[in-house]
Amino acid sequence: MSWIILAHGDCDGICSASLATAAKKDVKIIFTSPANLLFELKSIPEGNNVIIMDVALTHKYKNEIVLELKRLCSSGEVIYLDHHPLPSRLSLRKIPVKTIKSKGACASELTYVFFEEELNPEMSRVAIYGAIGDYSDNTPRIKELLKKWDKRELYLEAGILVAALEGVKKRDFGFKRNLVNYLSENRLPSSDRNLVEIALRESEKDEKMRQVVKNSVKRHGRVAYVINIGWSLGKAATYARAYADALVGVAAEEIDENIDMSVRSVSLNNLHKIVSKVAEELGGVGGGHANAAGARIPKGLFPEFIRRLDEMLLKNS
Ligand SMILES: [Mn+2]
Repeated sequence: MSWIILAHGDCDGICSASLATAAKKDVKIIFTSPANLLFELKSIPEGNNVIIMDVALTHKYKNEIVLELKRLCSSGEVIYLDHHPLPSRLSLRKIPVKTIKSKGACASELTYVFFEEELNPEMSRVAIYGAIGDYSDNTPRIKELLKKWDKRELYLEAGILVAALEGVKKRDFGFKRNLVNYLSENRLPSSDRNLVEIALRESEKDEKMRQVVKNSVKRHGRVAYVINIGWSLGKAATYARAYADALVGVAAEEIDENIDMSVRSVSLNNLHKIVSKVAEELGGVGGGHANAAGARIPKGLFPEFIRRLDEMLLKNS
């Protein structure tokens, strides 16, 4: 029976999808995001097996998502491998979805562990690339897997992968699908000259764009922000925070009728909750991790988002 893979399009999501592809072979890969997950689930007909990897469940759609998972579970197998905090008051225990959790482990590590018996042990390095990509290479299992490799080689490979993925368009799903198939055969990122070329160009761009962020960053209270600068939102948010010496950095870009954002901090433990709350107040969605979150809100509400985010950070401090 074939499988439908729903995965996030970043390094961790791609490595997770590669591991699941290596395990299941006959797969169809769909890249998605927390904001689009419900829509994707609704479009899957009954009778399919589904694996969801590295896609957070949003607070806003949690009940509808659970209904969709129940529908798909009734006629096929559903596996959910993710490391984002679950929305409050949501338990997946009542529905027959297969899940695992392990503290600090990224989706690639969870996927490797879940499919371990079906995988060539050398695929462990794909799990390690994903872990490095998500800053999650410090877990007991990844450290143990790293002992079988010379870690310097793997950091080079992961670096190429991360830079190349930042360098292609977020929605270049054809490129990402090819990359998943390539990695599922355990082939090296450095052996693909095109990937290396994109990664090198991205490194050159990083060096320039850090200056652009430095010169255009604005600050409102505890929040530093940049908008529409044409660079990786995650990196732009990180450097906006660093250069403005703010508590939180935000990088935003307008896409159609919405604004997509990355939000970064280093010393908080609830950034995902704050971002999700503010985004929902403004008719959007948001979520993520304790110090790295994302959101999508309607166009035009960005100044209000920044204002409310600052207010909420003050309340929570
Ligand atoms: Mn992840």
